[in-house]
Amino acid sequence: SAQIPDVPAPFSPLVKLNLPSPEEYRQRKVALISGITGQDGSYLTELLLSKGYEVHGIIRRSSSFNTSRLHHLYEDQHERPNKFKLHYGDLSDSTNLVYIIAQVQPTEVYNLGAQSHVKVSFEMAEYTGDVDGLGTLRLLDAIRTCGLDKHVRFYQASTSELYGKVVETPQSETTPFYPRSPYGVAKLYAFWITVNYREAYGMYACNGILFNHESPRRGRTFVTRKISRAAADISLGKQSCLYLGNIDAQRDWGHARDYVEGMWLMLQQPTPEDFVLATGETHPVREFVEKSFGHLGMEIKWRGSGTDEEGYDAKTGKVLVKVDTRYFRPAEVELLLGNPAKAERLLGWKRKVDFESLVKEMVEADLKAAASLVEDQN
Ligand code: NDP
Ligand code: GDR
Repeated sequence: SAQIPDVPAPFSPLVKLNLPSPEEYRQRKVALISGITGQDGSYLTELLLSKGYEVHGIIRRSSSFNTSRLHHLYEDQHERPNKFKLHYGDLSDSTNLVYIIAQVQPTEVYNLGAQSHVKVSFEMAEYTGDVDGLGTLRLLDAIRTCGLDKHVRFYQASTSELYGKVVETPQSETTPFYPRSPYGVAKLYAFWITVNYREAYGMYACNGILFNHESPRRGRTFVTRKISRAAADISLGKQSCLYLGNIDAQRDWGHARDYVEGMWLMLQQPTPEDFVLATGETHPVREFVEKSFGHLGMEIKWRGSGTDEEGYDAKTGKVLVKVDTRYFRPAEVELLLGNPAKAERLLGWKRKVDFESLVKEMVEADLKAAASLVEDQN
């Protein structure tokens, strides 16, 4: 009669790759990045390619173009073939993740993929929980399924949104969590499942608890980029006024390029630990607006959305910014201020770009892009 083949014992890998020891295995430098098409994914890819890594990324199939942030790197590939590859996949698809891990056999996995918009997470709570929470579990389990749990180093994109409601400031690795959105709650699951797999299976798995970080590549619906684009467009007469939500919220804003360096450093330590990356300064949204428009010589008139006043007055250089309650969140994170002391001490990490330089870089990049668009249209 037919024999049923041996099934692996519980908690042992299903796929048996023929692997060298973890030390030998890690001499190859092969990174796999979920969320490679996002802001951080693009900066991290640049960093890792510059360090000689082979970089693989997971991209979602989309009917519109979603790889614009990687375009310049793809073009470079003519000079460095086989160093950069994209794979179709999704954090909601376990089979696909196992397949990609088995195929790529990465030495480092950076889990940056997420539905990352806090306000959207209130509208798509279940989806956000699935991708941001369970998606992390799926990726960790794909690594284990392939028998790579002792070979791969894993980075989880955790967030200052875990702190949510203010319990203490500045917030550090020991501050209790109190998330205030479906996004924050999903990321809480991801944080703890990462810690759990480190403790249960001895995986090298770390959480980077990153405070807000921005850049000219920031998604256009996040507040900093919405503001820098509006400043550029209003100064060129392409937009008349700006509508915002809670302008009193305070954030600890750094530059994404500095933060991806911290992610990489977390995976180069002798033992896996969780780290906060932050600037140690906080600023209200209102100040980001004033600095951005101020950089282009404009002043702000703050109004509620009911006013009939006109937007930009070229004679006085005053711009109308209206508060629109449509952008308010059902529960808000009022104040974020991080303490990066542990990362500074153990990783030797320090942010390089300050608040003023960040605002300036974002506004100038948007002005340049908007001006060249106007030129193209003329
Ligand atoms: P972005 O929103 O710019 O990028 C998110 C990435 O995730 C995109 O590549 C997106 O793909 C991808 N993605 C979305 N859904 C899925 C899915 N179902 N399966 C696979 N990939 C998916 O985020 P950032 O680059 O700003 O942030 C990177 C990570 O860091 C995120 O996890 C975010 O939550 C976290 N984080 C960000 C902070 C910040 O201030 N930027 C601070 C702390 C944490 P597509 O392009 O197709 O949409
Ligand atoms: P955040 O970033 O929620 O901190 O999450 P976002 O830029 O969306 O909001 C920052 C603060 O600005 C207030 N705000 C507005 N926000 C948006 N998007 N649009 C507006 O018009 C507006 N007006 C005021 C918000 O209420 C909020 O207080 C980001 C994301 O990158 C997360 O993925 C990441 O985990 C955290 O940063 C750290």
